[in-house]
Amino acid sequence: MSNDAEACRVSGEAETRRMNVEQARAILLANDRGGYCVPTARLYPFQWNWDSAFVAMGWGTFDEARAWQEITSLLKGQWEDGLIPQIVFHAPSDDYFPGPDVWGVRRTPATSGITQPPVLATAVRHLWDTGRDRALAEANAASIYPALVRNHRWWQAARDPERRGLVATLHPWETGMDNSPAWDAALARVPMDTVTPIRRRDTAHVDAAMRPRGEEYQRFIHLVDVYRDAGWDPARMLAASPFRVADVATNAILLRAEQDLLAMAGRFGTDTERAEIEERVARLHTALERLWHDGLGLYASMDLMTHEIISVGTSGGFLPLFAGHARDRAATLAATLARWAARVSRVVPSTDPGFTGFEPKRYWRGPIWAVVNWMIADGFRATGDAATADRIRGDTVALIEAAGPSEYFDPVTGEGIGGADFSWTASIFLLWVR
Ligand code: 9WN
Repeated sequence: MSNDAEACRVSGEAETRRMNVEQARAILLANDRGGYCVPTARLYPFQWNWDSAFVAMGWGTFDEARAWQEITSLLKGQWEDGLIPQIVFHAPSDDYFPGPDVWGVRRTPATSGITQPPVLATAVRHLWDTGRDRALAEANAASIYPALVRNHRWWQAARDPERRGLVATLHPWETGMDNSPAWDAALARVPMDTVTPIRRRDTAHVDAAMRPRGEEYQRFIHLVDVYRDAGWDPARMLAASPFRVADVATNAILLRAEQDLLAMAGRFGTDTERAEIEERVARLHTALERLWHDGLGLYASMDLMTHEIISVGTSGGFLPLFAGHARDRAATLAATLARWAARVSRVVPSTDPGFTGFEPKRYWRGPIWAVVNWMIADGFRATGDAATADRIRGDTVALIEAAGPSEYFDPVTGEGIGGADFSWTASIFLLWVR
C-alpha cells in the first residue's frame, strides 16, 4: 500500500472511530438511570454487579465523577457481611424475571441473594491509577477501599471457609456465563421442579434461540428456591447447594482483584490487611494451578461435587493470565487460542469451537463477549504476547464498529446478537478506542 493510501485508510478509520466513540458515550448516557447504568434498556432494567465494574471504567474515559458514582451506586446494595449482590433493584420494573419478590431479600434497595465475578477492585484500581482528577481519585478510592476489603473477606468466609484456596460458585448466574456448556453436567443434577412459577421475560425481548433453554431456567429457579429457603445464609447455602463449582473465571478474576486490592492497601490499608491479602494471593496462586487441563491446553473449572476438572474449553480458561498467573504457560495458551481461531472468523468464542456443544449464537455457548476479550487481551499483553493481545483487541473493535455495541457476537458471521446498545460493550469500546 502506498503511503498516501495508508494515510487515507488511517484517517478514514479515525473518522469512523470518532463517530463511534460519540455513539458509545451516547449509549452510556442513554442507559443512565441516575447514578447507575442498566446493562441495556428493557432486557435488564436494574444494576448488575460485574457489568457496573466495566461500565465505571467506560465512564472513566470521559466523565470521572460519573465513573465513581457507578461504583458507589452498586455499593448501596452491599450486605453487612460483605456480599456484593449480582443485581441491585434500584427501581421497580416488570421487564425482568426473576424480580425482587422471587429473591425475597428484604433490604433497601432490594437485591438478589447471589453474587457475580469480582471485577470491582480491578475497576477501582484502574480508575484510581488513571484518574486525571487526582483529588477525586484519591478521595473515592480511599472511601471505597473498606467496602472492597469486606467483600474479599466475604469471598473467603462464605465460599472457601476451609481455606483450600479456590472459591465456590453456587449458581450459574454467579459465574456471569450462565448457560456455558461447562455447567451442563453439574446443572443436570439440579432438579427441574420449582416453587416459584417461571415467567420468563427475556424471550419477549430477544430471540429465544440466543438465550438459555427452558430446562436451564427451571434449574436456575430451583436453585433460587433452595437458597431462599436457606435464608441467604452463606453456611446454609453452601451446605444445601446442589450446584457447586470452582469456576476458573471467577477464581482468576478474584486473584487479579486481590492483587489490585493489595496495591490499594499499600496506600489506604493497614499492615494487617496487607498481610491478610498477601496470604490469600499466595493461596489462590497455588490453588489455581490445580485447574490446569493438559488435554485442552487450557485452564478449566472444577465440579466441587465430584472434585473432577470439567473437560470443556471455555474462554474463561484463558483468564489466569489476567491474574498474572501462568506466565510460563502463555505460549501454550496462545497456541490453543490459535487453534480455536482457525475455526471461526473472530476471537474469542466463549466455547471451544471444536467442542460438540458449541453453538455460535446461543449466549455463553459460543458467542464472543467484549468484556471477556478485554480481560484475556490484558493477560496476554502482560506476558509480552502483543500479537495475540492485538488480534483480540482488533477483532473486538472491528465487531463493534461493524455491528454496534451488541450484548454478544456470533464468532462465525460477526453478527451482533442478544440485546442491542449494551453498556459494557460500549465501555470496552471506549477503553480500547477512546
Ligand atoms: C443473569 C447483565 C447480565 C450479565 C451476565 C449475563 C446476563 C442475567 C440474565 O446478563 O445474565 O444475571 O438474566 O441472563 O449472562 O453475565 O451480567 O448484562
